[in-house]
Amino acid sequence: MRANDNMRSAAKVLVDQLNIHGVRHIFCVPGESYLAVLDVFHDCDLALTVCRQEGGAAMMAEAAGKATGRPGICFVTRGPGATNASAGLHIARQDSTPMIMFIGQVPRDVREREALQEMDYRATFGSIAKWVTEIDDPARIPELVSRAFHTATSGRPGPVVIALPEDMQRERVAVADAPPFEPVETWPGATDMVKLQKLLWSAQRPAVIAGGSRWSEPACASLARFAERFALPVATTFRRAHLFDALHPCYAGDLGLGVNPKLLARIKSADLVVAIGSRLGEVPSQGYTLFEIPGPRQTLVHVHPGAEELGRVFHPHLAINAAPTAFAAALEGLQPPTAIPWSAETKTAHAEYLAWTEEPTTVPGAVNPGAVMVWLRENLPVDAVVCNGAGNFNTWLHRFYRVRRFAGQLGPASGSMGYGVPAAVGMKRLYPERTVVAISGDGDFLMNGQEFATAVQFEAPIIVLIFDNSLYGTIRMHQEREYPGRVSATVLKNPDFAAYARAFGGFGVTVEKTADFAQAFKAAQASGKPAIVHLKVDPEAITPATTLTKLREQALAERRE
Ligand SMILES: Cc1ncc(C[n+]2csc(CCOP(=O)(O)OP(=O)(O)O)c2C)c(N)n1
Ligand SMILES: [Mg+2]
Repeated sequence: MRANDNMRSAAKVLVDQLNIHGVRHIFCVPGESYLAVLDVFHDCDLALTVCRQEGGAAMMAEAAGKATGRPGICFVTRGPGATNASAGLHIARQDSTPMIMFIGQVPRDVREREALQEMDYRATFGSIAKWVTEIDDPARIPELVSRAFHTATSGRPGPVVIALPEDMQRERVAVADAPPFEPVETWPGATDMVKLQKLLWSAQRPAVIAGGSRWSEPACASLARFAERFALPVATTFRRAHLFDALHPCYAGDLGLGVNPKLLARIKSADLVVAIGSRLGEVPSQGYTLFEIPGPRQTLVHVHPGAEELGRVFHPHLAINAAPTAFAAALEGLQPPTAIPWSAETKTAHAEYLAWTEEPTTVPGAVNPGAVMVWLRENLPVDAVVCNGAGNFNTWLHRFYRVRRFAGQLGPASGSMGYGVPAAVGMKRLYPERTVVAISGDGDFLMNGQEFATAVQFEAPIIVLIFDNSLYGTIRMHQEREYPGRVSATVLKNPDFAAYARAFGGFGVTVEKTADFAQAFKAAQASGKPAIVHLKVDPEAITPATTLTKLREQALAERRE
């Protein structure tokens, strides 16, 4: 009899499948609903990160999926565990990230009675996850787990949810393992590439936009070679700056929030736009203003791994159903025209990017977040990973920090607060040798600040920068624009974040002026512990370009007109 034919518990079969599919890291919060699986973890060498809240665990798994292109894995308990985790699932959905979440479920014999913490996961997560299932028959674990890996990674990637009834996990079964999965590649057709070549040969002002998921380091290198050979300007979409080296002579900047007006004008006036991997969602399309709907004025080549995304909002001139990895490899076969009419424009585009990001703007207060980002870009190693959440503090990150490598910056394109700290913990667990920095706001940090304890427990010395303006600043900014002077629910009274770090067993330091930042950061690094650098930012410094008072005065003046 082969080993595969031996009786194993369902829990063991499940964990064996994870090993077979190449899983090395699991992020979890335990629950009595999956004790049998926890018991199998006891005897295997998977790196298990025990978190403090399921939202944190799910975001760590999502970050792992983003950085590796293979499903990040989390385990949570039923009911409240699952609903807590939904914050991370939603990021995976919007950001097209492969991820699998396992949930312990009530025993099969009490289902449908609304037993303790019982939920219908298909109904609850049906519109967030790509696929939701519940495994009743342990003999089908290899099949269904294999399907989960394929579903999470194929086409447009996304999250898969698998519920595991508690009693099912303990059942013993003789079943063969699945073969190891490999993500299914989606290649462009030869005709697609010929059409693209023709479009490029007849273009005068082309531009490339890179975004979305299903990229890799080699794919980014192929894109860079293509850009070089064709002298094409390349922009990245919101929170996807890691797809193109910011110092590459073809880099034109980031199509996010607070975008360089010159880049916007460039994309608007382009005659050909090749958008690779991005859904061209609300933020990169600048509130759906960059391209007309349904038929853009620019000749649009839209390359996306999900066939359902092509023509969904923008009708492309040429739709190519391909994954960025395969498409980037196919780009190597295209030949540039002998004379490239736009090469001088590309130099200008890069010069405009550098000019827009070179010097931090002046802002009120003694700490200038722009100067902090400039210091980081000059001092962090090129392979550092910077993780961020949502809030106006990021406008300085996206503008002044320069991402050089794939997975060098991970953020929620979905705009979810609370992502930076758990993503940083996840990255430090995956890549202990890399410098990992979390960029947080005061509001943003406390959405998942509890995962700082996870960093301490697992000796994962991340460095968290908290830009503390005592505000839910982004919302206050919108408030001053829409309802000037009527402050409602946007003021925060904050703890001493440096003391918070120390209370958790980490290193904490407070920075009150820009000039003290470098020393504080170095002290945080030298401590060897997870660290918080608490930066006191003037609430008036609401973006690199304006102040709260200016916004209010502008809005009031418009009302008087
Ligand atoms: C989970 C979640 N809740 C609420 C929001 C809405 N929201 C967006 S930014 C923001 C304020 C962020 O505050 P902070 O982290 O302090 O950053 P700041 O804007 O002050 O720099 C809020 C409440 C969100 N994006 N995500
Ligand atoms: Mg704030």
